[in-house]
Amino acid sequence: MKQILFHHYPQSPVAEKVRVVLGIKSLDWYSVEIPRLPPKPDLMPLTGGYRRTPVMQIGADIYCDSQCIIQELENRFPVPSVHGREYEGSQAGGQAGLEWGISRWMAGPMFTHGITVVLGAAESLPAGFAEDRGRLYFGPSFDLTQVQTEVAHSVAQLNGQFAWFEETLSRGQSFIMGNNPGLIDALAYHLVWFLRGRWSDGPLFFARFPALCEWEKRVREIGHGRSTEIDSAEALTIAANAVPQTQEGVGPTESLSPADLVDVQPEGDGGDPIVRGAVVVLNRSRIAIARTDERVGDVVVHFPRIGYRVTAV
Ligand SMILES: N[C@@H](CCC(=O)N[C@@H](CS)C(=O)NCC(=O)O)C(=O)O
Repeated sequence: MKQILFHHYPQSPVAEKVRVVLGIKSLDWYSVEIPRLPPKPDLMPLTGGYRRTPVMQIGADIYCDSQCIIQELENRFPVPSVHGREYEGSQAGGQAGLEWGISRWMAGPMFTHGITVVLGAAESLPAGFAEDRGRLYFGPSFDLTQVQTEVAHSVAQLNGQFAWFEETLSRGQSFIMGNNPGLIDALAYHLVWFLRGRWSDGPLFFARFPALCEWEKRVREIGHGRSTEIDSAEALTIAANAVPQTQEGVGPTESLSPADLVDVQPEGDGGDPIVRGAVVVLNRSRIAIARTDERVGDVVVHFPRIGYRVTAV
């Protein structure tokens, strides 16, 4: 049965990261296309204000942020693991912690260099797009001219960092962590996909990395699993007809209790809206909150703990 609803748009690199994971796990999913810019009227009832892309919905349980989505996919569909098939069984996910640590660099500083290059080197951008993404990734004092002066520096940084993958892949292994595709491949691929597709010098830049280009073809061939399009109104109906399935659980070292009211917001100063709700899950990797919306009724909205600020109300 298809149960995954994936809210995204085709051009989103962060969504591409998750689409690759859906491919690695060979999953069936429903694709819900959302707008590239706010307002996102059929997404807000589900997330309570979280506006970033992508979001995953399973009934009335909503998963925000690619980190949380991939972890949830790994929990629900553990085989094949995104942490290397060779670890399944006795030492399942033996490298998972280390890989999530590495992911913070790839989704953080490396992605910011990518955004700098794509925004700073663009000849023209859709109306309102540079303003929105500039505010999101560079804060309230965003200045496109300043970003343009940073392009050469960011290219130099990316050149050195992609060379690390080139060095690894030149040793003959098929994927970055070994012979099976996983999380680190999905992360590296979303950066290559973004830069190759949205930066005019991208193809020339990546031609310097022949082993990386061969690996890129292998990741592309994995595909995205099997998706069926449905519209956002139908996704809202699915949530309205479902009951959240998240089990309550608060870690022993937490200072908050189930049902305490909290605000959740991505770290940094991207101008992201706060999402308010009552604690359902709180532990070292997850914060999930219960909220009610007139269009969908009760939902539980999940965020990663890492990278998100949780504040008691
Ligand atoms: N930490 C988030 C970042 C998501 C993110 O910044 N996504 C971009 C799209 S690639 C975004 O939300 N852009 C603004 C938008 O879609 O409204 C994640 O890993 O999911």
